[in-house]
Amino acid sequence: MKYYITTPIFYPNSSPHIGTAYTTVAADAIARYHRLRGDDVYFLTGTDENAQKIVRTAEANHTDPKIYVDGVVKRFKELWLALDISNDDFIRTTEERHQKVVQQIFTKLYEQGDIYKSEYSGWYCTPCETFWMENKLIDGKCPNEDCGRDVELLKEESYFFRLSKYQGALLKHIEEHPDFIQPISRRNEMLRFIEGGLEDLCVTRTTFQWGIKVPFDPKHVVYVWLDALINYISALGYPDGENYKRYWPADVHLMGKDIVRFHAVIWPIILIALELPLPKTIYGHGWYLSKEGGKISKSRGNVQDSFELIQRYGSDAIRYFLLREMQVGSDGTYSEDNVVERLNSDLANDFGNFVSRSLAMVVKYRDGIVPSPGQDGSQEQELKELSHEVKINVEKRLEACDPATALEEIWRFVARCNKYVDETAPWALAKQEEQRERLDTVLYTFVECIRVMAVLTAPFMPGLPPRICELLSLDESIIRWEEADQWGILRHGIKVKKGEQLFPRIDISQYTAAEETKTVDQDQNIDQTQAPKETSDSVPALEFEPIKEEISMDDFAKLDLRIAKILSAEKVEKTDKLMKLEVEVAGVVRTVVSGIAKHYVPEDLVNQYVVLVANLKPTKLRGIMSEGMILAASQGEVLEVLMLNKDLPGGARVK
Ligand code: ME8
Repeated sequence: MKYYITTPIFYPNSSPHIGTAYTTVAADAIARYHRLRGDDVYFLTGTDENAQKIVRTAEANHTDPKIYVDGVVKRFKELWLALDISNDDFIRTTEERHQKVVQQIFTKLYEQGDIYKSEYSGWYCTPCETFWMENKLIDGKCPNEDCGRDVELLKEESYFFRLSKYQGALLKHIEEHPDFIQPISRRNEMLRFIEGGLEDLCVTRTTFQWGIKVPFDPKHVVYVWLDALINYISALGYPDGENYKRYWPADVHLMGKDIVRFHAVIWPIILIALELPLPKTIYGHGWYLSKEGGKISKSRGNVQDSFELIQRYGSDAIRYFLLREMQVGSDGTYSEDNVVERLNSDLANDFGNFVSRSLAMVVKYRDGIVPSPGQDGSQEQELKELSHEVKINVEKRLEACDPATALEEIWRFVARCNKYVDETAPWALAKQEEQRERLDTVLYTFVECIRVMAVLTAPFMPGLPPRICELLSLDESIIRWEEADQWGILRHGIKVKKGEQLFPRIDISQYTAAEETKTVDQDQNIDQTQAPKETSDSVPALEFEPIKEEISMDDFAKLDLRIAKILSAEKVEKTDKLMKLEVEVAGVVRTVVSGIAKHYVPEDLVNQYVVLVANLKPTKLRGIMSEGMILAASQGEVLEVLMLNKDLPGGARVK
């Protein structure tokens, strides 16, 4: 069976964050599950680069849009690698293979009369890349949930796409295909929206040139959403490519609820107009919100560096958290405390403990050699039946794009395994020679339970199977989905190791969220908690922090700013942001930890003269006492340390 799954293509106007990562991790778990079942899977992700907000962000960073997106796309690819994302392709909408398909489709729609030329007069929200009619605005601002930002008045010659012509056909399709828009709450929302009446959509812009040109009228660039949606077929080589013939239509387009409307209206109408098959399911999941409420997003200033989180807790734990915490149809709450809580309870206590306890007993009572089991008792029967039930439920839940409940099911089995240890009390059996065979059965069952757990969790935590196989001295051929609920698969006589804890417990006090926020604020000289709620991550004019409250000269005089000479610089291990500097100030050497490591290589800092806040109370950052803070300016992705020429000695006062 072929299986084609996609994520949205993300705007590379800022680095990916944990919210963005959710969709990709969820799509990855579903793709991995289908591969394990033996399906012929195609998993696509990518970046949506032809947006006006990209132009604006690049301008704000004094760079060319292409250079800008190349840098951010690299971060996306690195994050997907760090999270073990198994995508088969990564499409960028600046690639020729995509652009030529968009031009071809635009021309076809024009030639068949579905696109026509007129004039657009209305509003545009650049952060959402959405056209709005005046009557839809709320208090003159963008009406999108979680936006509410300023809109701009547009009056320009444009091409329009006849959505209205296809309203009836679209409604009919949705009504006849209950699975087309999922979950059901989003389906109902969309039905109401479409029944309210579709207006023709403006599909070109003339006020900037970044984007895909209309081939027969090149002063127009194609509207970013029309362009972006086509990625799902351009990546497959539409119209003649082998992949297109093999994989289209998509089985699932997975996305956040914010963009279901574009996928449930514009995309199917493009396909209907082209007489192409429609995707089977458009699934809109909820959002990750911060503890304080509000979507996790760059513009709200509530994102944490995903690379640092992965380094700290491991890709599997982050994946587990993301997949487990967001319940189907609802939003999830992200906080580092929640990550640690899940890691300690579900992964360290429940899963990891069972594996280490049970293997330790095989080592202790049978020198690590898995014994041949005797007759099964009722407890073993119960475990087998449960594994069968759980496997079926996991399959159903993953087919329904609901990884959280799938994991809940698996943890029912994990909990039963832990109970089995307590019930069978192997330590007591080991004391009675006549219970030798019973102990053999229990120990064998332990190892089978570990195998079952490894298979069931493999789609969610792909780093686990190799580690578990290593403990069992087996290769990964034992990770076979169809055998997850079959017993007696493992050969007796194999030698197991106790190994290290799969998920060591984390002491949260080591990494409190407060300290983490402080790290970012101090190092980058940005008070993120002060970031205005409604700023855009893309529109520079709105992105500047507000000027802070007035202070007196006396207040300012309290700051002791000094020139400091950097003597040495090195990256702090296990972070990708922090740099440890030794600086000389007035003849004294100090250590300063600074969040500049993504922007400088250590060699470029040595012998530079920088400005140090010399009387800042020392604070510990990642275990290193930092005695002061160096000044840097930053905007968007760009950060520059304030450096002086060398006429002034280290120690000179900056006033
Ligand atoms: O909309 N929680 O790109 P985008 C969960 N380029 N998911 C989140 C999230 C959060 N806090 N924040 C972001 C676009 N997402 C268009 C898509 S597709 C043809 C074009 C995820 O960079 C979620 O999947 O704004 C959401 O729909 C998507 O990122 C928006 O990504």
